[in-house]
Amino acid sequence: MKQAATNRPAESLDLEQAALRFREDGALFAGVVLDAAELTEVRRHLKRYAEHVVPRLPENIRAKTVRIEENGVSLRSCYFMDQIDDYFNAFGNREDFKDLIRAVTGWEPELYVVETFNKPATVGSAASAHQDCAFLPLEPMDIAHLWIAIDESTEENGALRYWMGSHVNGLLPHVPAQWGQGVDPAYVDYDDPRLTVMEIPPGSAAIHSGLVVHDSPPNTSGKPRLGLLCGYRGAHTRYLDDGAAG
Ligand SMILES: O=C(O)CCC(=O)C(=O)O
Repeated sequence: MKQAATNRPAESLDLEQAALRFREDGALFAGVVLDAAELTEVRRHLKRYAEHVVPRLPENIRAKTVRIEENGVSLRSCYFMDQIDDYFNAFGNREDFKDLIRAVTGWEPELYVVETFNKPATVGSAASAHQDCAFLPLEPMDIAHLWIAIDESTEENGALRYWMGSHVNGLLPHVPAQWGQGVDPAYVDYDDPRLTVMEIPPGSAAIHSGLVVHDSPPNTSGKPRLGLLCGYRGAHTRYLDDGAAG
């Protein structure tokens, strides 16, 4: 696999450039979205969620919204935290986040999920190459994720990797993978020079399109790589499965 460019913090984001990158690459480094005090506060709530909310979830909700690593104890992911916890609902609905998504995508965002990818030290498992649109049947396929680094995210501890520009090929076939579904391996080229490792300092974020192919390797390092993502769909989109209005 080719080592591609890494990204460093920007003082302020040029929104026109960011929108261009979103259109052309399908993913971009978005710079700082949480200051030091906000980061401390989010970490406090993530700890509260893991220690006090998760253990008290009814079993049927827990089964649908919590994934544990193969060691049987470490949290891998918590899904739909926005539907379970007021703090994370308000977090995902922050106006500054929505302003950013609106400016970068050109559409009106509606929060559809807040979730963690905990990627704990030494045991954090990989995320297979996938497109987020494969998991949310929408028309049109206008989805964007704001992926916020809570810990420093580096190539060493399993940072996100994007096949830049892959969003233009539309939705690729997905097949069963370790955790659900992944792009059919016949469509995934790990020698593709567009494959970009997105290193992100704590409090900074990446934004990606629901159609860009991305993955993240296992975390075999001694450092955790906790990411918190807010997923948005266009307010103009409609769910395909039940015909519900968007
Ligand atoms: O955090 C990761 O490793 C995967 C995140 C992801 O797949 C996403 O934000 O869509």
